[in-house]
Amino acid sequence: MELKVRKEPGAVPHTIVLRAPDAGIDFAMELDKEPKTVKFTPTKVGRYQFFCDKKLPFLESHREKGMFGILEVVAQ
Ligand SMILES: [Cu+2]
Repeated sequence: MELKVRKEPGAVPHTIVLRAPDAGIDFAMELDKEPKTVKFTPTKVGRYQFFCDKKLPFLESHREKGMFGILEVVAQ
């Protein structure tokens, strides 16, 4: 399947990361305001969390600030 991902315009960098190699889903990329495409072939039904892995020293990570979501694979 394909996901189109982008971030809101602005100087703050963001990423999207999903590490579930057992389920055929394993990607990490910098986001841009122009959409990028992520391609993968899920092999397992389930709920997988994706998140932004940016973090500045002494501050909450972006993930802790709520930059995460769930990709739900319902059928192959
Ligand atoms: Cu972020």
